[in-house]
Amino acid sequence: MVRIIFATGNQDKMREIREILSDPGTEILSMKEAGIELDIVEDGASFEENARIKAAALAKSIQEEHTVVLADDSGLEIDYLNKEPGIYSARYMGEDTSYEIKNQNLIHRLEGVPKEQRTARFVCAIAAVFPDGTSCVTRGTIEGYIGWEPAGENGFGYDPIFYVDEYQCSTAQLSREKKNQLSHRGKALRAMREKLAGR
Ligand code: ITT
Repeated sequence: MVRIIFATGNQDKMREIREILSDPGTEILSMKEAGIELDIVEDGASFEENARIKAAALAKSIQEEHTVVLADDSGLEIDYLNKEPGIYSARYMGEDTSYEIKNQNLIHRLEGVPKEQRTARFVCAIAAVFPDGTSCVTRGTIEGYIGWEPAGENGFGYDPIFYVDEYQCSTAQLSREKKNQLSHRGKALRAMREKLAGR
């Protein structure tokens, strides 16, 4: 049995992580479920660095022999806005500002911008720290564009404004299964699962 503790306080991420990684041979716990409370300062310059910072901070407080620590750092890059909000996606306009407001603001900043310049991507870096102290990172992306209005009730965060060409809808309009199949998080987690299996 592999035991994984995820260094995240984001319940929506945690739900997707369970959907993507769930396997009878793997026990997946959030920090909270493991009884650990940590306030981690994410001061890295990239998704990978921030994922490593979160995983390392949690690994420090765990002494269990068979536990792998994982962390997810992710966000939305909008090309027309010089890749904003990027690594500041959670903090964009303040952590306590609703995503309704954040999403409306981003749409407003793209007013009059044609479709070919509205390109964007979600990025996810997953970092692992193994019981022997070694570590690694995987990365996944999904390409899309910012729509003209929010749509859909599934997903979380910026999903209602992020549209995928292939399906002509936002990632908040995709089923959970479809989003996980296509998403940055799905890709990065499946790459990490390969690394775990190879150990
Ligand atoms: P932890 O650091 O505790 O994991 P967080 O929410 O602060 O939680 P991040 O610093 O990685 O996480 O910020 C990621 C933000 O990017 C997240 O809050 C969303 O706003 C956005 N985001 C990431 N993945 C997303 C997805 O699949 N759909 C929509 N928005 C997403």
